[in-house]
Amino acid sequence: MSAPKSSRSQPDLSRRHFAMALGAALVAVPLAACGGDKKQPSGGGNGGGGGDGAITFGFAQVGSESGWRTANTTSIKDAAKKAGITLKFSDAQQKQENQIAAIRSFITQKVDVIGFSPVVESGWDTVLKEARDAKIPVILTDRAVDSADDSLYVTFIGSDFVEEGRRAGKWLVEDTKEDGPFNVVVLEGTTGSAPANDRKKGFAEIVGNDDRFRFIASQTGDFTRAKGKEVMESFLKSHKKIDVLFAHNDDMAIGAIQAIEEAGKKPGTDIRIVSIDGIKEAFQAMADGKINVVVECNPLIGPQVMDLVKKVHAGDSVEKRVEAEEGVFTQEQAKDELPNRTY
Ligand code: GYE
Repeated sequence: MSAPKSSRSQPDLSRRHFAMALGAALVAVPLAACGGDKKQPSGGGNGGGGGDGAITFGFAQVGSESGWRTANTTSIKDAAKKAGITLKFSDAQQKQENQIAAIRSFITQKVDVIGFSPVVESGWDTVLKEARDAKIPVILTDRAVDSADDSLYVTFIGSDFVEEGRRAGKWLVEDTKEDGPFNVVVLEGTTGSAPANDRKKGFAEIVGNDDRFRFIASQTGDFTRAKGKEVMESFLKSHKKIDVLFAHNDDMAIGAIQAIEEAGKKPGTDIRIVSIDGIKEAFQAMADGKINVVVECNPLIGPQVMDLVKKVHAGDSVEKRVEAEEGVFTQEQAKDELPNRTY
């Protein structure tokens, strides 16, 4: 297990940005001085360098549980660098308490803007109120919260997970021309997380209305390959006939493929596999006939996040919800699409 990453591992980067920011400050300071801009929501910028024109963005990431997450982290880090935004990055290792601690530390450090991708949907109101009291605007990225008070964050950017679940379900219903019955098992994402809740809901909306399908087992695999394999092994032990696996992400599907092969069955043939994300390895598995369909979920939202950080910092109005665009890919499309996959 890797230690939590923090911005302290990037001292050179911060220094470079500080130097760049100093140059920009010569221009920015007089403008800011005569503005007396009430819209400026940041807390004065003493800790983060907001006073010198640079923006410090504290970002609390979920963890490094999947290929999707790795691509998302790289996208955020690269985009911050390109935008000249100083990034304080924290990896919560899929634990809500770590994320809350990271957000509190960003508040103490008086960063200009806070971003985080909430591990689970519930339990954020207290820390979000603390950020509001400190006048630090919050941007939610990738995963949503279920707070009744949506003024606790400025905006959300990410995917429509319910729609992803529906897309997965629609493909399955259309692909299965036979009468059935089909026994379906589900590898769920992290319990309580927005993508697990919403993908389950969207998929059930479509597949649950078709009585050819029977849900015989559903359990969390925590979005990881190792857990996906482990849970699939137990599904295979307790159920003789499994026709369909719906995995809430590619990493769990890839783990399950190993379990299926070790059990002497053919993934993609004996068991139809429906997955979500679109990482390169899943495209390879599709090209090899081992996954049947992948619904895309785009992790490369770093540039859009940085645009929002700048706008929010400047006090510009932003949409409450910004959505990423994505598609659905089948085995026939997998070989052609493989070279284009960047994550
Ligand atoms: O699908 C999964 C990751 O929140 C959309 O989290 C993200 C999900 C993604 O661990 O691979």
